Amino acid sequence: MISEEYRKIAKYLLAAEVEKREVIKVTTEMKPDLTVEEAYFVQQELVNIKQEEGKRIIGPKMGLTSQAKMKQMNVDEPIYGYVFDYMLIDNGGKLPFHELIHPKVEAEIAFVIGEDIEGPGVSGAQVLAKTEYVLPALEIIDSRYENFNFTLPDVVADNASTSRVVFGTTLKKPELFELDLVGATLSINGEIKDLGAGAAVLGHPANAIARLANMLAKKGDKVRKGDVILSGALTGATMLAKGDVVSGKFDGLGEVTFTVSV
Ligand code: OOG
Ligand code: MG
Repeated sequence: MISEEYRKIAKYLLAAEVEKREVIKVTTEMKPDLTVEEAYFVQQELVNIKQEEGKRIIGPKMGLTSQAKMKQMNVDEPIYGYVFDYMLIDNGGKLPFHELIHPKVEAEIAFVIGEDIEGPGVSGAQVLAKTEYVLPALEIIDSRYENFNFTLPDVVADNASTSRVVFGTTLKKPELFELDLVGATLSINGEIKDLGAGAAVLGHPANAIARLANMLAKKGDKVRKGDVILSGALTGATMLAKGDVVSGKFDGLGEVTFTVSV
């Protein structure tokens, strides 16, 4: 594939995001033989265009790191994407429904990185030693594809469905926790929709960040000091509707909430 082709696919996906409409997945018509490796080039192109527009990266993120998510999406490998500044919603704030296509929410543990972490060969223990803080988060994913129907290369090209993030307001030192044992519930309008524990994420959420560092090494990149990184959903994702009051509660880490407005 040549770089013009990557850019064409990136623009197809960006248009879907900006125009808030779902599109047919890339591998259906545009590029049936798109490989995962090529899909990361498309993603890089999409990231470059956003940066050219002045949007700033908050950090990379991991996705499809739990069995619940892999089964739900019918994809069997963790992936990464990027969270940008325009995607942030304050804890307790509003998510305007009209800005998105068909949003879903999922509960995650986020890491604030204190020192660069460069792969390959990074372990979860090394990640924890270089983590400044951990905090709870709710990620709002919004695949640009019809009915969230995609293959692994499709979702990689689409920046791993990344759309909005609500970070918790309290930062905690990671050494205060056994993050694999931290339980979390995801409630909508007071009803628990899903629940899980840190261990659901590759055995320990720090393993997801290690995996990320090792994946980034393949393109000569690394996890950077100052990055705020989502380690991937502990549970499946839940569909959102206008008026929903959403809450994620995490043992010892606190609560994250937002309301879906019109
Ligand atoms: C892909 C994004 C997955 C996670 O935390 O597992 C993700 C999707 O499910 O649409 O962000
Ligand atoms: Mg996620």
